[in-house]
Amino acid sequence: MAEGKGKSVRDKLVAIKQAWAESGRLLTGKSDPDHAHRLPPGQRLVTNWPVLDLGVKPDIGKDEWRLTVDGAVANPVIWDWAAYKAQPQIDDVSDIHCVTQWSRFDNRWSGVATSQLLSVVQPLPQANVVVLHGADGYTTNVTLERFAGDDCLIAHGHDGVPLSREHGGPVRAIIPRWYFWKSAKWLTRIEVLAVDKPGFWELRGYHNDGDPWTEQRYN
Ligand SMILES: Nc1nc2c(c(=O)[nH]1)N[C@H]1C(S)=C(S)[C@@H](COP(=O)(O)O)O[C@H]1N2
Ligand SMILES: [Mo]
Repeated sequence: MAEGKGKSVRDKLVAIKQAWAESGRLLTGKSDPDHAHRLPPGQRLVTNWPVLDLGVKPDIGKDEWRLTVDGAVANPVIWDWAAYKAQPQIDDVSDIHCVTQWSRFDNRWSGVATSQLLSVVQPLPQANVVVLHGADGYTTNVTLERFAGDDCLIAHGHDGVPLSREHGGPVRAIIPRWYFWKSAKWLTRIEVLAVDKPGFWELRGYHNDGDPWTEQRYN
């Protein structure tokens, strides 16, 4: 029954956001390619932290959580919590920009730098893109170069506390320079690929890149 309710919520949410993409809603026509303003065009600043997902919030204990990194890599890994926490840990402060027009400044993320993870798995020469998989079935694609950005993390903490379940705990991706739909919650698999593969929203009218400063909301 809970599943049935989750499903209908999900279908409604998906239908609404897909209709936005089709009608180009929320586009202001402004562009700030040089980042003259910290707040991208069409965004408004919030101080709370909205929750957005497909209506299903997987409940994953740290003891059962695994992160698989596979595909076009020399050393595929499956990390359990201890293996993930044994990696060098960093903190990084960045801003969130959600395509539904809210932005949240100065989020302190704690976790493993994506560059660290990539140095472990060693992408093969043909590797070009990563697909991030959430335990709710969500996927999103991002170029390997963007994923390797020095502000990108596989995060377990936010502002000094463990990432809550609703925000993607125990572990989510953080890719802050792109709209927040690229930052997969409940991260369980990173698939490294030679050929691009559009994710959940990218298949439903959302832009393949998602640069907030040039309003790449829809394709
Ligand atoms: N696994 C998963 N990750 C996801 C999503 C989702 O539905 N499932 N939604 C994306 C979208 S559209 C946004 S805006 C952000 C929201 O993150 P938040 O709920 O922590 O604000 O998560 C992104 N990551
Ligand atoms: Mo979103």
